[in-house]
Amino acid sequence: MIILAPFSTLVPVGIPLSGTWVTGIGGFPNVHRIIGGRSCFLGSRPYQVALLRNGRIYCGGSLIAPKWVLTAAHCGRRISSLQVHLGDYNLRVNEGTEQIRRIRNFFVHPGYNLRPRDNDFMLLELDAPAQLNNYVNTINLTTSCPSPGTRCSVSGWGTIKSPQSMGCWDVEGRG
Ligand SMILES: [Ca+2]
Repeated sequence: MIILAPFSTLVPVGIPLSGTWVTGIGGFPNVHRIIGGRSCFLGSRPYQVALLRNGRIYCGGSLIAPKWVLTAAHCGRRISSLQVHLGDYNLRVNEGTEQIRRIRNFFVHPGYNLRPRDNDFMLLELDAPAQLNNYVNTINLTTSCPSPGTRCSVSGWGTIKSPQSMGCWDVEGRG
């Protein structure tokens, strides 16, 4: 089982900033939450995407191609009302690095089911491609899950203490 935080992306530690792995995305609101961690450095997670509704964080995702975001299937309600924030850090401050997109189309994993949330994946097609730079970049998909005990890094926006700035956590993957 992979531990995920709400609104987060989980990757093995020690990857280049451009990224080589994505092992999971999205949240499990009633299963495991990760609290604590530290503030990420601005620009250290250029693949991290924030999905906002009415200006508030709703879900996270990972930019896997200039027009494609991987997120959780359970984030698929009222897709048309979501804003996709790329290159964001503090959701209430304009850092000048943000690129905002809308969702043109979405594709839920055909094997997704709500309980026990198998295949909780969804692809979002953006209305315009991201402009890749130091703050917005893609991460490659992995071909396998990390082995148990692998140290992983989680990033995203939580809801405790500092909900508006991107946080980073180190966790140990479980099989
Ligand atoms: Ca911002």
